[in-house]
Amino acid sequence: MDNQEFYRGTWAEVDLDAIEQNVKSFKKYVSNEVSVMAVVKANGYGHGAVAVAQKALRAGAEYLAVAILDEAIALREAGIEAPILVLGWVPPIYAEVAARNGITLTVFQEKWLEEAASILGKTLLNIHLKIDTGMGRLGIKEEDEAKQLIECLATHSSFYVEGFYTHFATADEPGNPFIEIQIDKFEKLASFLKENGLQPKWVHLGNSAGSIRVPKRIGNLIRLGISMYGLSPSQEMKSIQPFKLNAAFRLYSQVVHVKKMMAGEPISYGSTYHTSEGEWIGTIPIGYADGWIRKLSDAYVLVNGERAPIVGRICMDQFMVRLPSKIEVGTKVTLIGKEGSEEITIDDIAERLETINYEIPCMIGPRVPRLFKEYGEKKGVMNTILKK
Ligand code: PMH
Repeated sequence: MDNQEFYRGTWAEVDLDAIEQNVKSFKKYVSNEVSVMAVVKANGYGHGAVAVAQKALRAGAEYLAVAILDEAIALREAGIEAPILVLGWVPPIYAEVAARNGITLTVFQEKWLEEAASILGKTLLNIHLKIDTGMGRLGIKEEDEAKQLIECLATHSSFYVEGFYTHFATADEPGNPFIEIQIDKFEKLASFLKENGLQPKWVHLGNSAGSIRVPKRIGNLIRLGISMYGLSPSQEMKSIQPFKLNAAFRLYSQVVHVKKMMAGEPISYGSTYHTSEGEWIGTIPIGYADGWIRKLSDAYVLVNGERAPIVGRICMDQFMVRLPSKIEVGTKVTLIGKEGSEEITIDDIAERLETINYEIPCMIGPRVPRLFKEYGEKKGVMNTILKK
């Protein structure tokens, strides 16, 4: 690991080639007229927003999406010039900051337009109008709200309506027809807006699951999130996944202490685990402050291709495992990833925590450095670049 910039034996490895493959697979699957918006909010679902954004753009994505204005500005500060849409509600007082940085905002309130217009003056802001077709989160729901927005937009020259969009609530449930109801509702309101003079460049409905299920009814842009990172939007979606997804996130640490125990010795806070005679116990330097939460105290890690169960309670910065045998201090351990025939996936961890895979890389905290891997120009030579 050259140009290493961290000083701990725990890191996440992000496979940028996997990101590239996934973007390319989606581009191939949807029609030529459909572009990709790479969703890199929440630090690229915990993978590292800047590196993922750059890779996705190189793989053919044309637009980026984030949740909040701060995330968009961070991408600009990193030198990214591609269009960026903020999916969440931005306080209207920051409309000028967004415009100055060439950032597109999501809009669905007349009052917001009025307030933003008074701040923008002659400065032009790119906006996408959000339609709520059944997510119940953000967006206009009815024609009279659309009418108010149209009238308001007509009285101000501060806005350029570049897009319309909606978000699916149940796209990851293959048997659920609600997606069609949402599409019908969207098409009706979008037609109304168009009849009243708005002709946006972009119309977008699909998240990962929606783009897989209804690739012909998702407009001309897909908002690709979870599956760009190589994960399936749900267990049920796995059975209808039309192409392979490549998981990009792996989590590694190392054994920093190894000791042979006598019978009945306690391990960790609360002395909840007692060793058997001759057991080898290893200490691993990652804990709940890194996102490896205490609920994972019955999980295991991989050491030299074998399972090593976590014993005792996970601490803030460390936990202990029962080793298969005596091993060297410094031996690499895998918390998420593959070793020989054994593999621990993000889905395994999510299942253990009774949650969704989305949450797992997001919860691995900023104290865990992200190490980006990609194959360089020379075939077969792995370049390792670190970007925090
Ligand atoms: N578009 C919007 C508006 C989103 O909120 C999200 C994900 C995506 C696209 C990408 O979806 P995908 O990751 O399923 O492809 N938003 C969230 C969320 O709010 N909670 O979990 C995922």
